[in-house]
Amino acid sequence: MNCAEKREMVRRALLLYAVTDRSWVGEKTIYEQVKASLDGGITLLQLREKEMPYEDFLREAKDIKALAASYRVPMMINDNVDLALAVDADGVHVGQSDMEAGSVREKLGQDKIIGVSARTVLEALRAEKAGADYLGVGAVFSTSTKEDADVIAWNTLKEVCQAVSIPVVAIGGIKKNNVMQLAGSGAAGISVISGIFGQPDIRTACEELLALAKEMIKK
Ligand code: TZP
Ligand code: MG
Repeated sequence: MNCAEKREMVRRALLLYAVTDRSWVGEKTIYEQVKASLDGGITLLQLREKEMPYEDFLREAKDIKALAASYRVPMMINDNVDLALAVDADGVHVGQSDMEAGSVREKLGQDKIIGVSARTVLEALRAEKAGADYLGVGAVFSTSTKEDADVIAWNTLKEVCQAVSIPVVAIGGIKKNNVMQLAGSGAAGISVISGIFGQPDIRTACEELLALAKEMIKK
C-alpha cells in the first residue's frame, strides 16, 4: 500500500470509530460489547484499557484482534506500543502526554496506523510532521467519560481539519442527536465511547450512528 492508498484507507476507517472504556461495561463483557458494535457496522476499533494488568490486557487484545479481523475492521491499541506489537494490532493511538508519535513510528514501522489526540492547530501540525496517520480532535461536546476533556470550539475543529492533510476524527460527547452539528467541519468521522458502549442496544446505536456519520461527512 502506498502513502495515498494508506491515507484513503485510514480516512474511510475513521467513519465510525468505536473506543472501548471499562466504565461503560455493564452486563456484557468487553468482548461481547465489541462484537455487538462490529455487528452494528463500526469501521475502526480502539481498545482502551487504562488500569488492566499487562497479561490480562494481552489476552483480551489477542481475542478481540481476532474478532475484529474476522469483520475486516482494524484494531488500534491505546498508548501501549509493546502490547500492540505483541498482538499484531493494526496501530496505536497516543495522547499528547504519551509516547511521541515519531518514537511510536520508529517502533511500529511504516505499515501500522498511528493516531494522535490534538486539541490545537499547533499540536495537530506537530503530530502530522512526526508521522501520525490521523488525528483525534476534541472534546467536541461535553462528556463525562474523560474527566480532563475540555470542550473545544467548532471552529477549532474546522481549523485543524484545514491545517493538516491527514484525516481528522472528532471525539467527545458524540451522540445521535449531535452528529449532524459536525457537518461542514471537515471531520472524516466520529469517535465514540458512551454513545456506543453506554447504550442498552449497542448494535442499533452503531447502525444509527453510522448512517448519521455518512450524512455528516457529505455536507
Ligand atoms: N478524548 C477526548 S473526549 C474523550 C476522549 C477519550 C472521551 C470520549 O467519550 P464519549 O463517551 O464518547 O464522550
Ligand atoms: Mg493516552
